[in-house]
Amino acid sequence: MELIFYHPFFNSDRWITGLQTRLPGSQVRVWQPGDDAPADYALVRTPPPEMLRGRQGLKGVFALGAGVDDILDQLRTCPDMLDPAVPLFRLEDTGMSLQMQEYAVQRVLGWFRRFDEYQQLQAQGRWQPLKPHRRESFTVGVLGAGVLGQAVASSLKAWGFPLRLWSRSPREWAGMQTFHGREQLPAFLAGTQVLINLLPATAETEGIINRAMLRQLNPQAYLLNLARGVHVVEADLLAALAAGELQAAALDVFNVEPLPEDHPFWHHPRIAITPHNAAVTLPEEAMAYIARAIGEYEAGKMPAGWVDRQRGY
Ligand code: NDP
Ligand code: OXD
Repeated sequence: MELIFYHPFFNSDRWITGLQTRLPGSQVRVWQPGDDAPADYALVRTPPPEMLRGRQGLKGVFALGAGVDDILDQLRTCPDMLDPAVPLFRLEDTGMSLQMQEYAVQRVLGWFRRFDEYQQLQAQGRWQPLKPHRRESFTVGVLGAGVLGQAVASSLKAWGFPLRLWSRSPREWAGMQTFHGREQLPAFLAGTQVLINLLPATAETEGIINRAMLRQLNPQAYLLNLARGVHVVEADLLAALAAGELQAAALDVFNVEPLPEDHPFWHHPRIAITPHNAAVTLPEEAMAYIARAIGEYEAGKMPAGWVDRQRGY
């Protein structure tokens, strides 16, 4: 079995050794421009179209991340890059849920206990107890009730915050209010104190976090964007902070990455930034999944992680 591998910055040696060990008899090679020899599977992050286009023998493509917007964006400009009959798979969890939970719990508790505000008071040398937030009205709403959204919401259960989730199709989760579709979005937003974004980037979700949405949250709400930069209209976020509609934001992803040096987010006192590493791809977990999925696919079973290209995630 032949596998081709392409990632703009991963250490390919580790992946080649790890995959060949997990898939005995397989040959894994790093794809180089000009390599058009047959391959059974391709493992990719933002692949150059010529890596996949017309590839003989290709049975499946594995995205080396949870989001596939990079690949689907390329497919929109290069529709012949990948035969529609070749399935595309993505990483489901593979250790990302726990990372997202760590991030979200830390942020939500920090905002709930007003630690950011105390840090600012300390910088001013001020001893000033602030009015505590009320737990029962500190409602956390998660946009996206998928693998990561659901995991994040579950991790916040222990702290007793009211929890709600918004998805495309109807879903039920014990102990959480659930909403779906555009028609239920206003009800989801009304009363939400902390908005956490874990949606995939699709034509339907791009720009969804805009001024109109932020205005529907509780006054002085908080925003945590863990999904994609394109979800947020950045000028609207700045305007909502300036108008006091939003108390603070923590952002892991941006319209342009790396965040440009002169971007106003860098020095905003109420914006916290991380460099798109809320949940990174863990090689061992990802390789274990890919090896298992290839085994299942070869045995005639459709593995988990299949991407519906029409739906966009
Ligand atoms: P899933 O596909 O498991 O979940 C997506 C969720 O979003 C589903 O609940 C889905 O609804 C919902 N959804 C999709 N479109 C809409 C819509 N138009 N309206 C309402 N709900 C919608 O994805 P994951 O949880 O695995 O990952 C989510 C995203 O997180 C990834 O796409 C990626 O962009 C981002 N990510 C970011 C990382 C980082 O480091 N910052 C790391 C990993 C992922 P339904 O349940 O009805 O299908
Ligand atoms: C992913 C990411 O989608 O790292 O996996 O953003």
